[in-house]
Amino acid sequence: MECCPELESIADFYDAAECERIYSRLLNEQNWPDNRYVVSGRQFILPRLQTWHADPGIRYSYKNNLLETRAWTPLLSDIRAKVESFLNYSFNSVLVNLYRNGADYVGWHADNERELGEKPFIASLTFGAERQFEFRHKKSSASGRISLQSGTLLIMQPNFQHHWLHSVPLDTGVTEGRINLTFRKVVPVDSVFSESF
Ligand SMILES: [Mn+2]
Repeated sequence: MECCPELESIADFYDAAECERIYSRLLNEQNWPDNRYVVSGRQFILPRLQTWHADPGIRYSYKNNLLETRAWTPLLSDIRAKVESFLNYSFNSVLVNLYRNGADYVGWHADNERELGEKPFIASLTFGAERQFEFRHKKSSASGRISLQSGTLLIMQPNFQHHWLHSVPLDTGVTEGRINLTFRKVVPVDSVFSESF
């Protein structure tokens, strides 16, 4: 399988020592919420833990308002600054995912919530255990996979969400945790909603 042109992965964006320090701080300082959510009166269990952080005034429904919006921590701010300076792009939010081991996963989806605008540019950083990132084209049979190692920055170009689905599948051989930060730019909700209704 080969990479698609709308993805770019940059290894060693953080070196091994930095990755270890960042992973352990995130693991211990994120105050991870419970992963059991109630939607329309029914409970479901998310197969990973998540937190959501955004600039003041940024709201994001993220599939039925599952997540409270938190402020940026000093560590997340530092990481954002490094990513922004490298990409020469500004993000106003980050979704933090903890895959506690290979039993945690995310199924096929695109990061295409309305609040992200038509063609979202997303930067994704991996710390901790190596996991597979799989993608498959929405219309053709094309598919592929990238192995994401600790310290890798994965850039999803704006068209990626439009053309492809992605997932991080179960991987029962993985016993360690992986923390993934996906930086996003959320369009203010009011302007989005006034467009669509
Ligand atoms: Mn995603």
